[in-house]
Amino acid sequence: MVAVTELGYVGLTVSDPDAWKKYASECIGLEVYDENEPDRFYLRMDNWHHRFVMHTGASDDLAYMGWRVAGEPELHEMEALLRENGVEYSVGTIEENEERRVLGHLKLNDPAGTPIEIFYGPRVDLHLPFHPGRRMHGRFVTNNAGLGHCLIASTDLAASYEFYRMLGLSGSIEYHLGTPNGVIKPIFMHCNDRQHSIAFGVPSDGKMLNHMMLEYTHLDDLGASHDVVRKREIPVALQLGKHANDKALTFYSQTPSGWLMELGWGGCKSEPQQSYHHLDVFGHGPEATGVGLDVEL
Ligand code: MBD
Ligand code: FE
Repeated sequence: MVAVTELGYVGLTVSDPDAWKKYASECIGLEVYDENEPDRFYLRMDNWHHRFVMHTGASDDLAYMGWRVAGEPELHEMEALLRENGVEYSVGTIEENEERRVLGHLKLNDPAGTPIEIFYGPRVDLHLPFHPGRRMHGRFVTNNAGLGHCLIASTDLAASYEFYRMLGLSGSIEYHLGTPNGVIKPIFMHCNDRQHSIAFGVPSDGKMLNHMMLEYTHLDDLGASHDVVRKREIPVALQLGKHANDKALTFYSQTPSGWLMELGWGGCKSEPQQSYHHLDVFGHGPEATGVGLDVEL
C-alpha cells in the first residue's frame, strides 16, 4: 500500500513578513531565504531548498501542508487511491511543480477543508548548506522524520482519522485532556520515526493551524530559544514540560501570526502499538490563556 513518508513542507500565510523574518531567525534559528519574489519568502531548516513557504496575506494561518511520497510511481498510486475513495484532487502543472520546487504533486483538501499537497522529488540544495539564522549548537531534527508536526483543526474527528489513514498515517487517541469546556480526546498520527507528524481534536478558534512543532538535536538550542522568547516577553501558553506521548521536552509560545510554536528536544520514535495518557510526565504548566491551548497537560 502506498503511504506518505514525511511532512515535507508547509505553506503559511503571514500578514507581517518582516516580523516573521526576525522571529524565525532570532527566536528559532531558521534560515530566512529570499529569492526576491514579491509575494513570498522561504524558511530553511536543512539542505532542502525550503521547508516553509511564507506567503504575504491576511489570514495568518496555514496555507497548505506538503506530504511526501517516495517517487513518481507512488504519486500515481496515490492518485489511484484518491480516485477509488472518491476524493477530488488536481494534478500540479509544470509551472506549479516549479513553483514548489518539486518534481510532481497533487492538490486536494482534507475533510476539514485544509489544503493538502502530496508531492515527490523535493529540490535539495547541497551547494547551499543550511545557515542558521542565529548561532546554533546543533541542527533541526529532519531527515526521514519530516520537518516537525502540525496540530490542525478538525470538524469531524472520525472523518479526519479515516482521511489521514488513507494517506498512510497510523495512530490513535493519545490523551484524554481536561479543558474549560470538558474532556477532549485528540488524535496523533505518524508516518515515519517522528512520534507524530499531525494531530487534531483540540477545539479550533477558527484557524486551521493551532500549532507547529519543530525539534532541535541539541537541548542547548531549545534553552537558547526559551531565553530569547522570555527576554522578548512573548506570550507562553504552556511552560517547559515533557510530553507523555512523544517524550519531547517542549514549550509553546505565540508566533507573529497568533498561532503557537512548540519548540522541542528529545522526542522518541513512533511505536506500532497505541496507548493514551491523562497528563504529561512533568511541566507544561499553563501561563498565557486564550491563545489556543487551554488544556490540562
Ligand atoms: C503534543 O505535541 C501536543 O501538542 C499535545 C497537545 C500533546 C502531546 C504532544
Ligand atoms: Fe504538539
